[in-house]
Amino acid sequence: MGKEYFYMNELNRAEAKARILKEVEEKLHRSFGITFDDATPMQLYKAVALTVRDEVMERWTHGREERAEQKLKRLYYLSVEFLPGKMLVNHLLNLVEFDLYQEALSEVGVNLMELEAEEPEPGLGNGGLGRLASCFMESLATLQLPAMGCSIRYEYGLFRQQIVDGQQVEAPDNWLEDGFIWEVPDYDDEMEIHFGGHIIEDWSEGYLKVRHEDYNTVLALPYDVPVSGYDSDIALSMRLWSARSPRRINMEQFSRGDYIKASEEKELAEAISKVLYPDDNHLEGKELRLKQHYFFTSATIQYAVKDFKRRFPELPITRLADKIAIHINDTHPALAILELMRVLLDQEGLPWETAIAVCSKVFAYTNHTIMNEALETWSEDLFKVLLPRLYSIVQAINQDFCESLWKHYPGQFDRIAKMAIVSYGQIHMANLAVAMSHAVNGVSKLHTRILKQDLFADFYRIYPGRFHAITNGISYRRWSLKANPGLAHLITEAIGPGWLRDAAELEKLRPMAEDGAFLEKAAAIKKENKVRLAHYVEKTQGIVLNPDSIYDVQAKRLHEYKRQLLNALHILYLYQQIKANPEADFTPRTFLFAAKAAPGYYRAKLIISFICQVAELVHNDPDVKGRLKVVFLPNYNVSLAEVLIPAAEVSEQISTAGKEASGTSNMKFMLNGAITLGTLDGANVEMLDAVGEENIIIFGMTPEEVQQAYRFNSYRQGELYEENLALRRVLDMMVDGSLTPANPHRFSELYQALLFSDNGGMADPYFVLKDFDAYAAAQKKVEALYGRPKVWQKKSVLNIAASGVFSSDKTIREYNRKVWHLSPVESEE
Ligand code: T68
Repeated sequence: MGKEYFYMNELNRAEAKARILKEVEEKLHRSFGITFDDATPMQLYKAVALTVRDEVMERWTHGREERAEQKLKRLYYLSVEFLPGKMLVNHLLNLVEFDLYQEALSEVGVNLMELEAEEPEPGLGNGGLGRLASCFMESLATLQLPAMGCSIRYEYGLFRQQIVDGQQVEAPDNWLEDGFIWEVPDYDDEMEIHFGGHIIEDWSEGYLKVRHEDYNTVLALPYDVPVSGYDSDIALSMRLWSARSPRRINMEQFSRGDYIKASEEKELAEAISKVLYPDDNHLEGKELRLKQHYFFTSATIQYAVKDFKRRFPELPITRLADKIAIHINDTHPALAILELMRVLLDQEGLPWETAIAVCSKVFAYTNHTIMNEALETWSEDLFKVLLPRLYSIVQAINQDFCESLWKHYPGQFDRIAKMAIVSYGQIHMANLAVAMSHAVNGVSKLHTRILKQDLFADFYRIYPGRFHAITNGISYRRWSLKANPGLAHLITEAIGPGWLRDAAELEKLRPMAEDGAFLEKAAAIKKENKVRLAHYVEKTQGIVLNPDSIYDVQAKRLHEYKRQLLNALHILYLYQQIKANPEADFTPRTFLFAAKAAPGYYRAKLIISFICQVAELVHNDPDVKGRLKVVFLPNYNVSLAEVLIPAAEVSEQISTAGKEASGTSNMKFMLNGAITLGTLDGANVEMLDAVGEENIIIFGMTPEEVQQAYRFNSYRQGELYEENLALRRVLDMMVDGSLTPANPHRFSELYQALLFSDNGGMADPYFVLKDFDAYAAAQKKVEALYGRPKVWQKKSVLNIAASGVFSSDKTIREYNRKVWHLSPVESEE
C-alpha cells in the first residue's frame, strides 16, 4: 500500500478501505479475541496502530536492506532527549494514507483523531532541544538519509504538571503503563556497560595495554521506534536503550529471606533508565545523570563499531569516518568521544595518535546554550571513580591539547586554563567537544556569532574553519498538516501540494495576501482553531474563552530569561488601565500561558503562581469581564502544542536579547499565521529578515545593549522604579496585597529580585524593568493592528508565506552539506 492511493479511482478506494477494515478486524481478533463492537477505545487504537505499523515496517526493512546494499555512510544522532509526539496520525500522513484510513474508520463509527487520544505521548525530553532532535529525525527520513537517533528509554518521561491552588504539582509520567505499540526490542544488539572498578596499565610487552577490572556491569537493551518520512520509501530508527541488570535476583540472599537485598543490585542497575532529569538549560552534577550519559553513549558506540565491522569487513577500523558520522546534540552525549577512544585503543589496539585522528573525523557537536548554569562540567573525583578508564583517557587528551595550545598562546596560562578540558578539579565537556570535533555549530546566526565572539572565542581564533551557523528548523508538516489541517488544505488549494515536499514553495502564497477571498478563508480557519482551543480549555479547565478576543500565547519552558514575568506584569498594567477607566474602549484579549518549571527551580515555580494569581484577579473583577482573560494551561507537551499553536494570533518570543539560542516554537507560530511579538533574540532576528519589519513586532534592548549593561554595570533598576510611574504602580501590586490579600508577601521574592541585588548578583539580570515600556508600546501596536482586520490578515498570510525557510528539511540539508556528507538511499523506480 502507499501513495498510489492518491490516484485511485472510486472502486479501488472502496476496496482499499475494505482491506483496511479487514486488517484492523483481524488484529482485534488475534490480539484481543474481540470484535469491532466489543472493543474498548484502547483496543481499537492498538489494532489500528498495529495495522499502520505493518506498513511502516515495510519501509523500515526496505531502508535497512538498501543501506546495506548501497554500503552507505550512516549518521548516529546522539541526544539525551527526544520529543517525538504521538505517532499514529503522523505516520498515516507520512504514508499519504490518512484520508483513506479516516474514511474507512468513520464508516464503522470510529474517529481517527479521537483514537489517537489513546496513544501515550513519549515525553522523553524537556523542551526545544528534544523536540528539535525529533524534527531532525523526521527530516532525515524524508530526505532518505541513513541515520539512527540514539537515546535512553526513560521509564518515566518528563513529569505531568498539574496546577493545584495556583501552584505547580508534579506527577510521574508512567507512559509505558499500557505498553507502547511502536517499540521493538532487539535482543541481538544488547550491550554490556561497565562502571567503577579500576584499571591496570600493563607495559610488559613493550607497549601499553590497559585492563579494566572489578567493574559493575549493566546491560543495555535497545528498543527501536520507527520514524517515517513524508512520502519516503524508508523509515529510520530511534534507538532507545533500556538498562537491565545481568543478575536477575540474588537467589542466595532470597532464600535467606533477605528479599530487599536480593533485588537491590537489580534495582540499582535499572535506576539508570528510570527517569528523565527535568531540567532545561540547567545541569547539576549528579552521579546518576553521569551514569545515564555514559550508559547510552557507551551502548551506542559499541553498537556503531559492531555494525561497521559487520557491514564493512573489508575496511580497517581506521576508515571508520568514511562510513559513520556521530553527532552530539549538546554536550550531554560528549562522553561518546572518550568511549570511542577507549574502544579504538583498548579493543582495536590503535596507537594514540591514530585513534585521535579517527575520532576527530567522526564527531561533530551542536551547542544549544550560552547560559553558564547549563554548561556541563563533572567533578574529577566523581568521574574517576565511576569511569576510571575514560578518566585516564580524558587526562591524556587534555595534556596533548594543552601542549598544542601552548604553541598558539605561549605563556598565557589563564587563557589555556579557560580552554583546558580538565582544570580546577572539573572536566569541561564543551571544551572537550570543541577540541575533538571537526565541526561545531550554533543554532542561529546570532547565537553562532556569540559563540565565536564570546564563549568559544579563543577556540575560534585557532580553528576558524570548524565553526558553522546552522539555524534550527521545524518539521513543518506535523505543525501544519497534522496540527492545522484546515490551513494545510487551504494552502494546497491555493498553490498545489508541492509545498509538502519543498517548504520554499510556501513563497507562492505571497500574492494571496492581496486576495480578499483567500484572506477571509484564512481568517475563518483561524477562528475555527480558536473555537477548537476554547472547547479544549472549557473541557479540561472549565474556563470559557471568548473566540473573538485576541489570542496571545506564550508557550515554552518557564525560565527567567524567557521573561514570562514581563508578560504577566504587562497584564497587570492593562488591568490597571481598565480599572482607571472602566468605560473606555478596550479590545478584548485572552492571554494564554503554558510552561513547565523544573521541580527544583523555586523562582520559576513562583512565577507560575504569580501568573495564576493574576488570572484569578482578572477573573474575579466584574469591571474586567469580557475584556481580559488569563489562562494558565497545565502540562504543556507536543499534543497540547498542536492545539494551542494553530489558535494563536500573537506569538510571544520575548527573551532577553542574546539569551535564547534560537527558539523553535517561534517558527511554528509563524507557520500557523501568528504575528510575532519578539525581541532581537535567537532566530527571531532571522524571522524579521524573512518576513520584513512591517510584518513582525520587534521591541526592546539589542544584544549589544544587553552586553554593554553587563560589562559596564550600568543598569540602574532603582531609577526606573523612581521615574516610571506606570511601572512603579505595577510593581507595587506585587507586594501590596492586591493579588493575595491573605498573604501580601507571597511574591516579595520576585519583587526583590527585580529591584535589589542579592549576594553580589545584579538585580533584574534579564532586564524586565528596562524593557517594560518598549514591551507595553509594542503591545499597543498589536492592539491597533488588530483593529484593522484586513491588514492583520495580510500580515498573517505573509508570515505563513515566509516561514518556509524554517523547515527542518532545509536545516538537515545544510548539516549534510557542511558536516555529515551522507548520500541518500536511492530507491529503484
Ligand atoms: C534549547 N535548549 C534552547 N535545552 O534554549 C533553544 N538543557 O533556544 C533552542 O531553540 C533549542 O534548544 C534547540 O536548539 C534546550 O532545550 C534543554 O532542554 C536542556 C536539557 C538538558 C540539559 C540542559
